Amino acid sequence: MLRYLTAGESHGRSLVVTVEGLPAGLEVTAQQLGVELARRRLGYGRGPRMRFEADELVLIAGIRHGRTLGSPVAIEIKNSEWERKWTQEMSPDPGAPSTKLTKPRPGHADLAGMLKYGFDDARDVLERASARETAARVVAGALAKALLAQLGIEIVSHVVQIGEAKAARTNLPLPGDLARIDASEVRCLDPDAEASMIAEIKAAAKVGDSLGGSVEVVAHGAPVGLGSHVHWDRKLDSQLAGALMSIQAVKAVSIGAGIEVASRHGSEAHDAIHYDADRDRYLRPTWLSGGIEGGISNGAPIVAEVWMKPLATLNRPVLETVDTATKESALSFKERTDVVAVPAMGVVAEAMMALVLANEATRKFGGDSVAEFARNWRGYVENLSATPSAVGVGPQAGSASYGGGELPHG
Ligand code: EPS
Repeated sequence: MLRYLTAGESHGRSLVVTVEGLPAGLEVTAQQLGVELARRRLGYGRGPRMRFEADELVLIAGIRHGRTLGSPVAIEIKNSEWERKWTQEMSPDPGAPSTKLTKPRPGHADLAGMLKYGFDDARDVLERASARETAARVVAGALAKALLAQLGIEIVSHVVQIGEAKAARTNLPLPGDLARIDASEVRCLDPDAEASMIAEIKAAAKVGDSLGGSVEVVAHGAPVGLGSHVHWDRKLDSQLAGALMSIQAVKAVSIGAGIEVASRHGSEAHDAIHYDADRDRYLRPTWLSGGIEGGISNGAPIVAEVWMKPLATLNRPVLETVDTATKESALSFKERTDVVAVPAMGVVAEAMMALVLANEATRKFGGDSVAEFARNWRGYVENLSATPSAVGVGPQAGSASYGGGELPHG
């Protein structure tokens, strides 16, 4: 089992993540983790902070000479502005802030959190509710990705929608597309949609507004057999939905054809089972199920879509609220913010999918060292293909298309 915990406030000294359950011998470098953090800072429409945030990493524990030890891994991600701006306001020492935020933002955790925890300053809530915390998840996810790479599993995300602008989708993105996706200012594979998305972001920014949207996240190469049908909390789709839904500002998650499949006839809603005698394996030509049936991966690509609401912090606040100090009507307070964070959310969604799959992979294949983990996986996969059964190793398993439009998206 792979467990992780993050700690840290958005403007505190740093974020910390502890990951437990990684086998020994996994190659990890700060540089490799830094690449993932840099991907999360990408995206047209991010706020000013992303231009100066350095995401400086300190590998504190569990890694020696570039390899995991099998002990808990602890990593610190420093916040660039701490020394310069926040040591007083966010001091852990006894004292009081210079100002209290008392005009909670609708759509944020501010008011519910103040009432729940008995705070009179929304900052006591928002600092932890902030999506800054996703930097720590991305670091944990990068470790999970490194582990999954041992099994040939690779994860890719791309932006499908920002505001009203939607990408045309004909093919599932492949790991080889990632460089092209990241080179797009909105992490979108469709150049026409990219232009419309940027135009929408510019228009929203001009009036101080914000935008939401969606990303698709796909895991290629997952073997059949991750997750289980035997309990609600062991189902791979339930774990994925929970993990993806937990990303700040996400309001909906679908697996495979998701809600679209509900309006189809049963005769057109399921992935056929074929047998490829040459390769001695079962094939699934489509992934309406998102590569998961009965809570178990079926060897097809694992596909989820994740929708984010428009950020509730606006550069020109117009949302009605109440000043909790006076009970008078007010407009929510102004904070520095992003116009849109959907491109970055895709990178976070990759991390969350990686953490769920890595957790299930360690549960299934075990092993104290990476060599033992990979050996156990190989034994399982080889045995499956002799059965014969679907192996689904590598992006070549199944075809990289939606199967003749069998997975339409509106
Ligand atoms: C965020 C508000 C902004 C974003 C932040 C998330 O921070 P600030 O108010 O300091 O400018 O930049 O995102 C990050 C810092 C990050 O690393 O993604 C919020 O309110 O959630």
